[in-house]
Amino acid sequence: MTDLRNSKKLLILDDEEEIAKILGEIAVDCGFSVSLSHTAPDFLDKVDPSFDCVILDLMIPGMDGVDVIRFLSEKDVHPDVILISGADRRTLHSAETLAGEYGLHIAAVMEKPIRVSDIRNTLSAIAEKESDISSRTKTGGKGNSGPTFEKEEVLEGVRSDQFILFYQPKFDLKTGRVEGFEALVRWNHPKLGLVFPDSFLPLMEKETNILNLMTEKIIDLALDETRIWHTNGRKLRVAVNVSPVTLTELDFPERILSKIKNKGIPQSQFQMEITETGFLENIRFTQDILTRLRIRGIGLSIDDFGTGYSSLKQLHRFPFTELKIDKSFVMDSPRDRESLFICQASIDLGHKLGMNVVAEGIETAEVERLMKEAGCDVGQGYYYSRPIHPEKIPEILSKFG
Ligand code: G
Ligand code: MN
Repeated sequence: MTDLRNSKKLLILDDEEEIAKILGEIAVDCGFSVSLSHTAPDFLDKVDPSFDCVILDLMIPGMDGVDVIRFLSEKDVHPDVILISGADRRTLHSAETLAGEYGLHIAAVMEKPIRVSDIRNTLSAIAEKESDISSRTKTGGKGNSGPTFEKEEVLEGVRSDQFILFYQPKFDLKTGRVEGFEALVRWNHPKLGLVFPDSFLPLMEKETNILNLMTEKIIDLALDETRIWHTNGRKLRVAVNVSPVTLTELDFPERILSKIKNKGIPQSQFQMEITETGFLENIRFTQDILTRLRIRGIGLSIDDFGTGYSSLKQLHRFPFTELKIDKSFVMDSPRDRESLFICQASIDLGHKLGMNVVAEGIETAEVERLMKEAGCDVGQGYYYSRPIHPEKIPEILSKFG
């Protein structure tokens, strides 16, 4: 017997009464207390913040599921949402993305006919999850909710070396060994503790003198760290994220190369990951700089490939040696066929262009398997390790070799 006082509440909207009833029975089995609706107005009348979960059929007469999604977000109720539909996958995927934009949490998306085992697994997982009040009171979609800063404070932070690097390992998917580390900048703020790039990079990209100064400093830090690995006998690569906004000074390649030389690190062990965040004012200079870096043997990586400005055009234009598939595609690949296809096509494309391909955002063994099967070369993500303080690098190396 389920104790209804503690059970989670589920509301099902499906105009096909038989299906709603069967879904309801499975949900009761999983420990939910269930209400059924067969029309959108009835659903919207019933739904309130006490519901932990809703199952929503996208295709219902009169009002479509997208209308219902919008109403849900306007009513400020934030249950876990399971979308079901007879619509094709890409339409379903579009509805899912939209629901995310409206600030709803999509627990699963299922094409009809639905497998009993799928719905049972999803509902059991939701039933067992700790209630998360914060996720249900949250409004709006993604956003930058971190602290904001004045440029003087950021500049002072850069000058006084408050910007540090964390390192996330990249794994050779064939051997399972660490092939290098991506260096990720963090602001070790004297009052706030660790501050993430989302909170200061947009400002820096407008104040390019600050960004340039910070970039030089973190390249020095990364090279010092790489030298430690090399003196310990490990020829690991280091990858530093560089905004193309800094790639406007024509002497940049010489400055970087002399730093690398001074530290005694082979050029081929140094890599730059480039993400374009906006329109480039002087694309000729960017191309000039990247080409000269490449001629001297520096590795160049196109980051977040497939999103924003990280496009086929940039891939074609610049002499990249590595392609990093954006983590959104990688993370969705087990439950979204289209995302997996995009990963597979990116891997094939990268290989045809003679590049190494990296899947970032690998969080589970299943995603690792899918990426290996698709022929991806390198993996990176929380499944292996989060970005870590440099002190912890020896631990990672002894664990993964
Ligand atoms: O834009 P770029 O690819 O450089 O950003 C890397 C960011 O992705 C880092 O901030 C890092 O913390 C984050 N990241 C790395 N691996 C994972 C992962 O497996 N899952 C998620 N959600 N984020 C990750
Ligand atoms: Mn990166």
